[in-house]
Amino acid sequence: MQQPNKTAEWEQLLKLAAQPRDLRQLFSQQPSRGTDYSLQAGDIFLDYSKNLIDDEVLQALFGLARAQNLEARRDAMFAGEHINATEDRSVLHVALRDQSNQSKNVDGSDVHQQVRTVLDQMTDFSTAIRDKSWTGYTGKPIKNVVNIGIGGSDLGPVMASEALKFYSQRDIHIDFISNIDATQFAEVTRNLDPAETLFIIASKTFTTDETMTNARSARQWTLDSLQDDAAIAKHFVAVSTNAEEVSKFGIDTANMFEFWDWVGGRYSMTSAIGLAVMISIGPDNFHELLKGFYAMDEHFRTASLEQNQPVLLALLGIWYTNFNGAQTEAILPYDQYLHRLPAYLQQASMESNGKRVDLQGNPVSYSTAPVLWGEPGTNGQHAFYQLIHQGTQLIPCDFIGFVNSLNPVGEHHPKLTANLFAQTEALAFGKTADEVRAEGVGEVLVNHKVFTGNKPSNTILAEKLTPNVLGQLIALYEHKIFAQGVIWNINSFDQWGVELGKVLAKTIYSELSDSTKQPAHDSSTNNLIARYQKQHR
Ligand code: G6Q
Repeated sequence: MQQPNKTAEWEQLLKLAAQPRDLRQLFSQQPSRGTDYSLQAGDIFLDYSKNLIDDEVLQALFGLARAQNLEARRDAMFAGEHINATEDRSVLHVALRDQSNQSKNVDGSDVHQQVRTVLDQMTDFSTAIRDKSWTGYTGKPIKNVVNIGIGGSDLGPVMASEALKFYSQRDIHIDFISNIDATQFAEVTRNLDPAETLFIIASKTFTTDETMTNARSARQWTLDSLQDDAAIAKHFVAVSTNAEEVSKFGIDTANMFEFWDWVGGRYSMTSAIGLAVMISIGPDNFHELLKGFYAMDEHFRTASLEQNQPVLLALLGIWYTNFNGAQTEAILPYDQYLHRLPAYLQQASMESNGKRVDLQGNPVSYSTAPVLWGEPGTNGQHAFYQLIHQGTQLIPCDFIGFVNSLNPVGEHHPKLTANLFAQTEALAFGKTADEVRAEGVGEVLVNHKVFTGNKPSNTILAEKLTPNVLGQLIALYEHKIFAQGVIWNINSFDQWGVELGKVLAKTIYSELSDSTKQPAHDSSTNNLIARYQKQHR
């Protein structure tokens, strides 16, 4: 394994990037470009024609992927090799949704058997909550399910329960508490009846400060009302790898849903971390979600690099980040149900590939993950699209849409979709000064009204947002991120960068709560601590 910028393909891509490419020209030279540069995989149609690429660029990008052993690394992940080298772990989220029914031995255990057992346990429990046969301590059915978790134990379930709200059982209210800021706890629990509320404490380690602090507050809130420790068993379940800590917290391990250290937090939404989602949409829909993930996993595993959607997205991202100076990437879903998708993918990409050293620990001299951001359309159009169209930065965009709306009302959906298509067209082809003048615009405003165009985008289109399609979409991005990590020769599956702040916060916490302590930090931090100590009541 080598750093990618030592390869001949990298050199070639640098040369190719120095040549200008113009989308107006590329489209007029190749009338079939729109279909030539499109690829269907399962239910997902990817149009990548509005990118600043041609066959030569694509070939060099595929060459780079091969030079970095992408196929072998992909096989190593699926085989359960310890590709998370710094933590000496397998990376097997793909096993969570494997529908092949074969056993898979990893480190001495059949992981498929383990997965099936937990899925059955989740199915039984979700069914009992949904059909009201599981009741709270006072005999009332559960009306509210609150997932307490953070990061990978929050963002996936939040995103998916919002994305699939259409399929939810409406008499069960699903909510989430992640922030250590008690405001979220107070606002979420404000109108809930503890006798009708179930808390899912979702934490792989069961030691995360935010989650355990919120979990303790939830226990107190429950006990304040129900007045009996025995109530905890009916109102708390845990999703964790750490049975010992679960039990210490007071949750019966019979009410614990297990997952394993080969599931990374940000890749865990198809593990028991998805319990809140299963309760919301039901086991059948959850299984459909898993099937969608599996379909894309199989596509990624078996398709040639040239016909492989995740690989294409990965390479296009690398083309812009490493050869065209892009520092960010926008995810623009044209579906309100996907409003948390950008936040979810932000963690998936930035925590995975925001790395400054390679697998061998050597500093890299090329960019890794770009800043990922986004908002649903059309709202974003009235906010930040100005900068994408006429600003000074190159921002590759992924537009995501559906041919059919789950809520077809009047003309809303064709209008929404027209906006999506129009934005990709406007970004790609812009409006020249002559075109602006031809509209009768006075010379003084011509430059203001010019759209330079040549702004790249992908369009990802499916017929309808179903659980299965959501699974395909998320797996598409998971594998895009994996492929980029391989090409950058970094470990996409650790996250050491989150540690330092946690450690410092412990020290500062002890200082904030004890004004007799003399903080010994820098003058800025000392000053901030002193101010807090003085003003806090
Ligand atoms: C994800 C990260 C991180 C993690 C949270 C919660 O890949 O590891 O976001 O999910 O810190 O951790 P716990 O599930 O252990 O509470």
